[in-house]
Amino acid sequence: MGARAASSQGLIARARLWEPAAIGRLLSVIENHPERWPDLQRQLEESRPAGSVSTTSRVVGVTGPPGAGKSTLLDKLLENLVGRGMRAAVIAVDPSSPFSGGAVLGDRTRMGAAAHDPRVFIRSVASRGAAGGVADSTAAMLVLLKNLGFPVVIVESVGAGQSEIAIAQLTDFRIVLCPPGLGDDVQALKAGILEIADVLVISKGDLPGSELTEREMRSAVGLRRGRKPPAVMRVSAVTGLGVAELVGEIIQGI
Ligand SMILES: Nc1nc2c(ncn2[C@@H]2O[C@H](COP(=O)(O)OP(=O)(O)OP(=O)(O)O)[C@@H](O)[C@H]2O)c(=O)[nH]1
Ligand SMILES: [Mg+2]
Repeated sequence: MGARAASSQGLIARARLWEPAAIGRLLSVIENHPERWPDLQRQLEESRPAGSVSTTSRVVGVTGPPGAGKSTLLDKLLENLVGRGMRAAVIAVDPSSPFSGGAVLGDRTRMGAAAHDPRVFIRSVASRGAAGGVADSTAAMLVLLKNLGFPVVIVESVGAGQSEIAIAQLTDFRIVLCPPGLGDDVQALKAGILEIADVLVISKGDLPGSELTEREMRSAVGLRRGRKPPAVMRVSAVTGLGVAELVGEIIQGI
């Protein structure tokens, strides 16, 4: 066995013990050396302890326009999940920051207590350039985190453009946030990302105008053709309205 294979086996063993530094290093290998992923994936499969990995882990996409309240809501979802005794891993795809420092710290600093709970693993990924590249490395990261046995793996991404639709396609369950007061941007939301939603969350449900947005979206989703319309839920990260119900939807069947 080469030195590199031995070192990744060591990392995998430590990652299976939920050691954050080891998980982080494996994710860095995927991000910076995508050519090593096939080997890494094979090692993961070979070292998978029998019966220990949940076969029903769920990959959840949280998406919506910039500032919709994704990170704040995610913190509440994580708090609720760990309160139920569940581990969770988060990949936050941050397209806005060209500085890796911003991407690494940006989302976590906006999250509260749950981001520091030892049962929660969070990694930010700067999407920088190529859309396909982000989707490819994100796909590999999700496979890794599922394989490590996280029952819930969440991807936060901004719902604008092709890379987000590509990321959405990697998920089992998709939550699209729509904050009140989007105005004409609602049209764009309806035309694009809304098509993929399993649950449409009217975020910032404590704000005036959110009930109107909820009514508008309820009538809009009924028009979606081909698939069952998404559930519409008004949720507030501030008051906690709807948070437990949303988590109930996420973990249904796990
Ligand atoms: N009133 C109210 N404000 C909220 C709520 N959730 C988030 N906010 C505020 O909305 C702003 C944006 O929240 P974020 O959670 O950073 O939104 P985001 O969608 O992650 O933003 P980006 O990652 O930059 O796209 C912050 O100022 C939050 O405090 C909520 O439930 N109610
Ligand atoms: Mg965010």
